[in-house]
Amino acid sequence: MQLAKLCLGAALAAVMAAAAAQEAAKSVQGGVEKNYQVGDASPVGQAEMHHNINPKAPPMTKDEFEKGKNIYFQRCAGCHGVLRKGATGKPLTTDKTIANGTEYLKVFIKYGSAGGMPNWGTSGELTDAEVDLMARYVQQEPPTPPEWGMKEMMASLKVFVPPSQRPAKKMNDLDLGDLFSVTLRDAGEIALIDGKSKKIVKVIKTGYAVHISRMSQSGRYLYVIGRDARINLIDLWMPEPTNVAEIKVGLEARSVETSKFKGFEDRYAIAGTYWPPQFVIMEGDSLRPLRIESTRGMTVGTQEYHPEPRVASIVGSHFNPEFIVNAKETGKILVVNYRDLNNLKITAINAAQFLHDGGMDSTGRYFLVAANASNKIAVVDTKEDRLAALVDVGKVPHPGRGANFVHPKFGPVWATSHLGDETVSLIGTDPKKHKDQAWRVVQTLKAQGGGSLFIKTHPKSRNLWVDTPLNPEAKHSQSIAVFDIRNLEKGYEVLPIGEWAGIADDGAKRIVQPEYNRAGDEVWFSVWSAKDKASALVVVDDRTRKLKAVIKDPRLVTPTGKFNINNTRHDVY
Ligand code: DHE
Repeated sequence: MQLAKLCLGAALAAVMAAAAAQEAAKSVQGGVEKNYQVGDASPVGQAEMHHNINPKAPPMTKDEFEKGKNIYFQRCAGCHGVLRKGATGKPLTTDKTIANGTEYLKVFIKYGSAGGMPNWGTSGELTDAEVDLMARYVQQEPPTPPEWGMKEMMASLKVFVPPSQRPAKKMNDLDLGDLFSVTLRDAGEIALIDGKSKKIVKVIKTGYAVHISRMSQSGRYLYVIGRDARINLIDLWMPEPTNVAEIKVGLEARSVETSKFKGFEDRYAIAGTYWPPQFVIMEGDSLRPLRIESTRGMTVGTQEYHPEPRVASIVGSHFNPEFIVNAKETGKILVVNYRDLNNLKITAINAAQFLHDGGMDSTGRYFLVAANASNKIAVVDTKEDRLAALVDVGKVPHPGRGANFVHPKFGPVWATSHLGDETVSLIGTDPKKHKDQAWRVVQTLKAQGGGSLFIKTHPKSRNLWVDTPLNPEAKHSQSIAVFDIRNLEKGYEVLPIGEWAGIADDGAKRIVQPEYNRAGDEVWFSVWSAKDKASALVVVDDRTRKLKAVIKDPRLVTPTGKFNINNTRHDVY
């Protein structure tokens, strides 16, 4: 490799010397041609050039490359991935970006796109020179992303209102238990909506491509995490809900959670990152980072080393002072005991690869999590800290937090739908009174089609709702299937939620993530269209299954996840 670099360096030097001579000749004829060819002398005189292995990439100085790298990891990695392989944002690998070329990329970066790409130039976030720099940066081979440790986290920590200056009791008359935190994905905001009035109480700025909200056990603090790994701590007791602290815990993330065990309520928060592959335990009321642990390690089964096990879902145990941290690529479930952070006890449970999302069973003792690319559900006994079962289900299970109900024949079950097929798997969850049904699929239902992301019910409901937002057929992605729990054999009914939203434009109107209100008599659906199209929230009466309300507001940009404060706090689903 070293020899190759030397040859390349020598070749580059020769080309630059020839170009410099040519330049000199040209400048004698006056009117130096400003558009540099690859390998020309640095655009800023003697600055040192960045050496990129792909000669087709446009020239950059070392300083420019460093600046581009910082902007990329601060602003772009959350959506495009730290290695530019793509996530919610498109892949930015050089086979694509060099083919697009600088001018095309500049337009894209400056004006953004309906698909969720922010308009970095016209919004003033980036200057024209920075837009040009980023257009050339993404045509270079991606560097190994930087680690993100205590120094970087502390440098990003902002405590806007110190805990000592916060109210000792709730200072507003909001009905917090029935507030919804709604992800406005491509706006990088959340909307807090009152469950009764359906009015937007406040829109709060968060991280880019904001992802999920989670509640502290006391019901006071709302934690919101963006894909850019920025966490916002929102105090719901202030005169109005206020962003009291924020921190960036890495370059890319999806999950945040807080300590729920008796005596530790609100004490700690935890966040897991896709990059670097690690998790960090923080002070619950200030986000001050306390302990960082890497997830790098050996994969279940082959025991091969994996350099980048991304942290997927995290849940707080009710049975022990523990967090259940799911490492996607190694298939390891790490039970992290936070009783003594200086002598941290971690139980590493072998599960299955590509752990993703999951939720508690109705007792709150068992955590069921999708190992989605393994087509399995792992069941963790959070009381005994051991794997209770690995259950084979349909193709690419994607439960969100899943749905718990009492099956007329098989007793308590937890349900997941699937991205890869139209089935819904019902898993028995009562090893005491329904021993034969425990930890196996007791029934498989057929819903509308594949492309399901979320399934939901409520202890007071007879309905089981199954979305299909990623199904290629609009009639499935713009509607919802609903089963009657008391008569599953009857099959599902389809409700045209997208139509009920009454939006005239040609937006995608994907119906995503049913979420109940506290009373369990309403179900809220997101009608998710691109950033430049109208979106909405549709509220359905759970008993009659009839349209109850449509929430429309220009501020509701790309609404996706909705988190009812009471149900999220108490794991009601
Ligand atoms: Fe999510 C939960 C990861 C794309 C909406 N998503 C989760 C969780 C993970 C995850 C690990 C569980 C968090 C937890 O419980 O701690 N999501 C990812 C991805 O890696 C993926 C596939 C691609 C990406 O680039 O992010 C992805 N997710 C999406 C979307 O495109 C969705 C549909 C819209 C959006 O807002 O981005 C989306 N994810 C959600 C929602 C939840 C979620 C609404 C929480 C569900 C719940 O009820 O708790």
